[in-house]
Amino acid sequence: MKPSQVKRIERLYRRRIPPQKIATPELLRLLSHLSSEIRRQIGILVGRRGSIEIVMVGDQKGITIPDLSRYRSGLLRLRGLRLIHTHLQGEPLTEEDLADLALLRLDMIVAIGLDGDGSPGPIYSAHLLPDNPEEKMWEILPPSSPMFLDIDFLKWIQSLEDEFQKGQRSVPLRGPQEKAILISVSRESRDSVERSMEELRELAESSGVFVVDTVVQRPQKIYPATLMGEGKLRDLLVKCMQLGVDLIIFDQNLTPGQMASISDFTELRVIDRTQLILDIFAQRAHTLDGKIQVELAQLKYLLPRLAKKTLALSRLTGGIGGRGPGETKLEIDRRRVRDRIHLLERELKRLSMRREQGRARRAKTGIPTVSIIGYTNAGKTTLFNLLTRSQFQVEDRLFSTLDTATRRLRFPASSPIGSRIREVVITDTVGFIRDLPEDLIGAFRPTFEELQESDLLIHLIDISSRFLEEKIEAVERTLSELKLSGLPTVRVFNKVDKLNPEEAEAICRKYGGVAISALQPESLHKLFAAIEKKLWNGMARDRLTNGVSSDISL
Ligand SMILES: Nc1nc2c(ncn2[C@@H]2O[C@H](COP(=O)(O)OP(=O)(O)OP(=O)(O)O)[C@@H](O)[C@H]2O)c(=O)[nH]1
Ligand SMILES: [Mg+2]
Repeated sequence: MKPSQVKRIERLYRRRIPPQKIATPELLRLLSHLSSEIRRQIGILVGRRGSIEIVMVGDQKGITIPDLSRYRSGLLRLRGLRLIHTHLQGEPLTEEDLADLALLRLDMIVAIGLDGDGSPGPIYSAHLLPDNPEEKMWEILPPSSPMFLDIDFLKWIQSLEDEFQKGQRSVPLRGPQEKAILISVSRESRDSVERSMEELRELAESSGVFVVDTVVQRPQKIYPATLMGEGKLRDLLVKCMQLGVDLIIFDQNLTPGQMASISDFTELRVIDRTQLILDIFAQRAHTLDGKIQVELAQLKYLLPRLAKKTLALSRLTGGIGGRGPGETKLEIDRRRVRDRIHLLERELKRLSMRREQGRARRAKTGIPTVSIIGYTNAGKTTLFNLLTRSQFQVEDRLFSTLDTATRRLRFPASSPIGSRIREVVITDTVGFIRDLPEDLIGAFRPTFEELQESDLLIHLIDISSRFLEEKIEAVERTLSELKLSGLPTVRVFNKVDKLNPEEAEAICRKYGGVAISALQPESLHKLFAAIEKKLWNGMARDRLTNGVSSDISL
């Protein structure tokens, strides 16, 4: 470019467009001539008041738009900037143009097609559309539509914004809920994706999120940086704007890099399954132990992400994903996070020592411990309450229990030698879930380790669950990861009241176990019988072997 051309381009900054106009014919001519002289695209970004904010010179095919974050006008609003640029071959709007329109949330995009002698030919334009029944994302206006230069731009853009807001408000919320769109990008089978999404929805609802929409993608290839390609991200962003959602929740666990890229690209808040679970835990932890464990898990999750400190992270600090005991601390730097982790670990150790003493005391009394474990929402707390006449919170949501509770239970024994009252200590535990986040397992390890001292595990299973087998497997896998699979265990199928007796019986036979309903006390006799058999038959043998001679084989 010659210096004189550069000067003429720079002089564009001094121009103003009357606020009611999209552009003036004179400006369109000027852009066209300059552009055809230098054989490159020229673009201007125009503010609502008609000022030219940024002038860009591209190449023959396109223009790179600089970072516009300082022009942000609220996450779900239009940016307040329109792009007017030239197309050297007179070509219509391209896919990239439309991607820019959406990803940058431009007020409007205009392309001036040059004709042979460098004067403005057809004018192409498009704008985003508010929520609409046809689910269209944008409107492409007819080329050179006569309304183009005549409409009152200010009035028009105001009414477009109003329409957007109307659409965003059309999803009613109960109280201070957050709205979110759930996304899965995966190459797994349709069936397993669906199952996983159903659980993600339950998790989201459990954490108090209102799920506005779900998006499932099973692409040919997974993009390593952002999981989905630019086109799909663009569609997603438009959907978010139309529905007034600034939070997206991925069913897949994202790497720190992916999370940062997606969030930078879309300017949306992005969280993944692990974070969602951590958030639920943060909301529910009540005891000191629980709070420390959750904060520890959050900090461990955060640590590798601190290196990628971008917008993504500062956006993490409010609302979902940034809630809980660690909330105020999420912005401290890595060193301080590490210090805090050490401190919390020490604190946990101290608490666990104290519990150890309690356990030792109990062990001395010789009362056996029975722990109820199982997938979240299986009915563990309901059963615990029934057995121990307690009143712990029971809810139809995932992870309602986070703190273990322990109570003595007088056991209605009916031994062959005559009726004797026996006692056991019963423990209610935090539920398991498929792919339990590693940081969470790590943080809750002391709690789980206590289970090692159980004399018996009751593996409680919701017999009415559609995904029974997967849930059994998930629990048993976690047990083995926690080195708990060696313990005596009984499978107990709960919620049998929801099935007909034949079905229930078939399941019990197939998987081996007894069926009960924690809502029907009279159904528990089978459970008692199973506990008796496992506990006292076994214990009697132990005592004999230990007490008499270790080499007696029975
Ligand atoms: N129909 C039926 N519902 C049950 C039964 N047992 C529990 N529920 C219901 O299942 C839901 C979950 O019960 P909880 O006892 O909170 O389950 P949990 O296993 O402790 O769940 P987390 O603590 O979240 O892991 C509640 O809505 C209970 O009312 C049962 O035997 N039959
Ligand atoms: Mg519970």
